[in-house]
Amino acid sequence: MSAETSLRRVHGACPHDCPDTCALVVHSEGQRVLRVQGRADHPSTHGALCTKVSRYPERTHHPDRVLYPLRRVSAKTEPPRFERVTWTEALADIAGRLQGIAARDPQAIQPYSYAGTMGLLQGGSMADRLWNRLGAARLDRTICASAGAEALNLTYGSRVGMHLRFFAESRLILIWGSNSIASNLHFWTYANQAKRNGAKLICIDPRRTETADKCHQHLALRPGSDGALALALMHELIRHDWLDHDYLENYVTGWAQLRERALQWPPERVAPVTGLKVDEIEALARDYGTTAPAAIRLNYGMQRVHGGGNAVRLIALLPCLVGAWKHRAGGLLLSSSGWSAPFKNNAALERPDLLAGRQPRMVNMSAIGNALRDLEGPRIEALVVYNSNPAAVAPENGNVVRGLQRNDLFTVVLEHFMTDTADHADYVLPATTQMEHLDVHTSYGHTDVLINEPAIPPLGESKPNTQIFRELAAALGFGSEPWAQEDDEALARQALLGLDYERLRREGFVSLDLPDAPFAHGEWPTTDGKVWAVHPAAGLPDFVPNVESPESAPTLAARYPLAMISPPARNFLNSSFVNVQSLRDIEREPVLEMHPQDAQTRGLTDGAMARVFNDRGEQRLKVVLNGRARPGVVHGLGVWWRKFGPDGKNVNELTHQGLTDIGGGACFYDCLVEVRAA
Ligand SMILES: Nc1nc2c(c(=O)[nH]1)N[C@H]1C(S)=C(S)[C@@H](COP(=O)(O)OP(=O)(O)OC[C@H]3O[C@@H](n4cnc5c(=O)[nH]c(N)nc54)[C@H](O)[C@@H]3O)O[C@H]1N2
Ligand SMILES: Nc1nc2c(c(=O)[nH]1)N[C@H]1C(S)=C(S)[C@@H](COP(=O)(O)OP(=O)(O)OC[C@H]3O[C@@H](n4cnc5c(=O)[nH]c(N)nc54)[C@H](O)[C@@H]3O)O[C@H]1N2
Ligand code: SF4
Ligand SMILES: [Mo]
Repeated sequence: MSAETSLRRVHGACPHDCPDTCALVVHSEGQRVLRVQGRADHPSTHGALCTKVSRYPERTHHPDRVLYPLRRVSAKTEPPRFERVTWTEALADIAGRLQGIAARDPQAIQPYSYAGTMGLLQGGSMADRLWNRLGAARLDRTICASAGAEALNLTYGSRVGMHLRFFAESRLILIWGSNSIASNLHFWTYANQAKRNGAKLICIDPRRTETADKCHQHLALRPGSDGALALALMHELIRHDWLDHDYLENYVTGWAQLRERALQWPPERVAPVTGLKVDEIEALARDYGTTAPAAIRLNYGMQRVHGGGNAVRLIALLPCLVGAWKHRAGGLLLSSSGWSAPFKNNAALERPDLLAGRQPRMVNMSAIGNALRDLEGPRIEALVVYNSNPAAVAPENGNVVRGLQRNDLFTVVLEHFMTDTADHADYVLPATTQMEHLDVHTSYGHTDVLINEPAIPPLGESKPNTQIFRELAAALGFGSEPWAQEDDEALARQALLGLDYERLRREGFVSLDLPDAPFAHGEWPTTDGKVWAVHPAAGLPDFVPNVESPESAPTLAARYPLAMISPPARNFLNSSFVNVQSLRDIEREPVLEMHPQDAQTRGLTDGAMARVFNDRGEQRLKVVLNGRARPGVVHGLGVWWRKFGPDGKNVNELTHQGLTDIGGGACFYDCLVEVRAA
């Protein structure tokens, strides 16, 4: 093949857990990715990618890529040492170990995966088929969004809301618990357009983020107080009669009870709870009650606290009070995943029928540390990790590491890199990246479906997750069963119902055909077509404070007076990209942002090394006084790999494994600490 003919350009999709799900154009030559660009003709991508994914060639061709199967040769508590083995050897040994365990109890085999890739193929499919066939333990995938997602289900009947593009036409946008510029860049483009057209932008976030810097107003509330703020806003909307009575009467179930509850939360009561001033709350209510169309971009940052589910339910009701849903540029967007849900053919991809009536136990991934240490539930004997890095990202990860250090735990990790988790594996299996495999993607930020074509062949001996699980299934003796024989092309063709796969292949993305203002006349996906202020089983939402707060735990709060949140560093994506040098150079080192007053009373100056601690552990971080923290709140930006931290730890050493009120989610931002000079 001449150099010219080996130049390729394919349609791609960004695989990351990001609401933007960008459409990519990937340029490659032979085995090398040359350039990754945003598609100019995809509406929300608009030709632009974030800094992280623009560096994809650097990540793909990183000298540290795991390119061959590796077998551990050191004890679990010793520094990790591995030797290269063949695929045949690795798969035969892994299958033998798993078979031995499955013969006693397949539920002692625990798969652990999350959103390293969001692809319908590489994110599950063949893996789910294998686990179902084996009867392995199931995983409750709660680490990110389950409180908010379940809250939307309880309120709207599904994860639906207004469409991304119409934010550009809003007159008022509340950016609530979202650092959009860092983690939802393509929403920000629309918000910025609205701003240029004269809209007012208000950011509701404890941290003065780069997004807050660009809004007209920033309300730095205390972490976990959003539900109280929503109730006070309702109180004011009622008091001033800034209500759309028609919408409330016709399209909301339980308005009378909600009204009664809201009237118990005047701004005077809510001000000390939120740390906001009474007049700030009143002014916000005035803006929201008197500006149309008003839109809320809610995001998952505000639901990583114990009361996160109730808070989302309350905020999700606000647009009904003012009838914002009547405009296409009004309403709320937290997740759009419910729009594509009916098109996803989970039954074909995951084959729950292979369970044959069994109901294996379910382990909550947000409490994996306790589960691995046998502090909860039956013993996990084997752990198979893919698309996730729990040793870094799971709460209270000191416990995860101690669990992974069990010499009697058999751990297999499918990875691109030697992450904190892979360091503890018995086997590390080389997985392909998005540049090297086929996949199909839906989005939780927009409503397009995308295809990802491989741009280059698999590097080294790496294989797609699907292929690894297909071969593992064969090694386990399932090779003659039809479910284990379908290749990726066959899986991709089955992934979506009612969408033309050939067209998707040709065009790279297909937009779902949906009404502009879907809820202008009710028609919610609930059983009665109305929004549920009162849910038949869950009742009326209420303000639920943080478990680690002066309200809930005064003694603890006296010992650990600072609330710590740990939102992502802009140039990392959870723990992905931390090992990409050019991106780590921008973030430099793990930091703790503090308010100057909090630093001063502890004798800390800008740049000092601090010891951040609570009963769960301690971590060393460099203090940064950059004006982003409010008094009483500190920010440990994440999610660094533990091994890049100054003391081999990261912020999740301090977070806890308690769960949210709804959805059993993780409570990363519900965490009290104290800080001292190191
Ligand atoms: N650059 C970058 N982009 C990302 C990610 C990343 O790691 N890096 N992660 C991706 C993933 S997995 C997800 S789920 C999304 C997450 O993106 P978001 O849903 O936006 O969530 P977070 O980034 O966790 O938090 C957003 C903001 O919420 C604020 N916050 C924290 N606690 C509270 C609170 O109690 N109330 C309120 N009102 N605000 C609070 C934080 O300070 C932060 O600025 O982003 C995705 N995009
Ligand atoms: N303190 C704190 N902790 C947090 C958060 C926070 O805000 N603060 N955010 C939380 C959130 S929102 C989330 S979603 C979780 C995310 O946690 P994870 O889902 O674990 O996400 P990542 O850390 O990005 O790790 C994904 C891993 O999958 C690998 N990977 C990617 N693609 C593939 C593939 O095709 N095959 C295989 N085998 N591997 C692949 C990547 O190399 C990477 O190591 O972290 C949570 N942890
Ligand atoms: S991480 Fe988000 S913003 Fe960046 S390319 Fe992927 S989808 Fe787009
Ligand atoms: Mo997430």
